[in-house]
Amino acid sequence: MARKIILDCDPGHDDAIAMLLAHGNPDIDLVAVTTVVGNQTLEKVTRNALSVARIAGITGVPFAAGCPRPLVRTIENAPEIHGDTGLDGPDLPEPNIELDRRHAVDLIIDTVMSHEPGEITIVPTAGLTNIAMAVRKEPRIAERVREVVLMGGGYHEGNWSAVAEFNIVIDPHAAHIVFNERWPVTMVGLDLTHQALATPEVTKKIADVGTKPARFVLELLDFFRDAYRENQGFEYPPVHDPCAVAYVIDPDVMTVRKAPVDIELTGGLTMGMTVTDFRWPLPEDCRTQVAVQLDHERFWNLVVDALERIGDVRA
Ligand SMILES: [Ca+2]
Repeated sequence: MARKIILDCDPGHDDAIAMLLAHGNPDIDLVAVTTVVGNQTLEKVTRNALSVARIAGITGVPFAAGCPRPLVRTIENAPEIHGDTGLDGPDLPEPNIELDRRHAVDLIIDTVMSHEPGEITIVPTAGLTNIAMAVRKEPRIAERVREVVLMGGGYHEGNWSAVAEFNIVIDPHAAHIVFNERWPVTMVGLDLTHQALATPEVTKKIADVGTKPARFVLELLDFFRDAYRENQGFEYPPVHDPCAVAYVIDPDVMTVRKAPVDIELTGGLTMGMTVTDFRWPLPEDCRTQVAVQLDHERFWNLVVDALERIGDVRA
């Protein structure tokens, strides 16, 4: 049976590709999309999500806007990586679906509580503000959610500081809540996503799909490549967010390792670090695991396959 997921995102170039992968893969049932401040303002990333829905032909899925700022910290966006719109590069169409009237936090709670325990997986690819707020407002979701598979953090790598990753450090207090809840958490962090490079072989395969959504992905990757070359010294861009969706589709797309993970909230240099404890022995009650090694070809084949299945979408 297809896995039901809530995608909580801040599109964002790689979020857009995560949406396309979730929509196009037959083993995923995308039951809700929620947005949160992150790569750009809430207003911008929400509009981007709706525009991507039109490009992908996503209909009948509720989209809701969530928190406009982190719990404690002030807003920090990433225009260096995602541009002024949050999705610079392609021309975005006017959205043709309406936002759900509910706040994203309430849509998350309603969705989890209206399904059987163990049915819903939450896939956050942004700051964790909405997820933290949801589990504080309705603590019962912690036992009903099957698992949280998130893009964020890194046990040996940072990108927004020497040791912290953007999604975690923009709202470390929310991350602290999410990592310390009773649900299982898989951290698909930079150690893994820095292997998900959009190499020329990858872009060739996507170009060969030849559809409008595939061309949209190529335009996203063009902008993303230049942004990562100029700002982080990557030859080819790491495409983070779809890795979390890919793990839900096919756990064999990466290796994972169980280890306790907690979030640094007080360090002067290490705020937002996902401190991962690989010491022996592993605690029996450990509910967290970290992604280690990506099967690059298997991962990108999932993305290409999703684009082929989506086909050409009538705008
Ligand atoms: Ca994101």
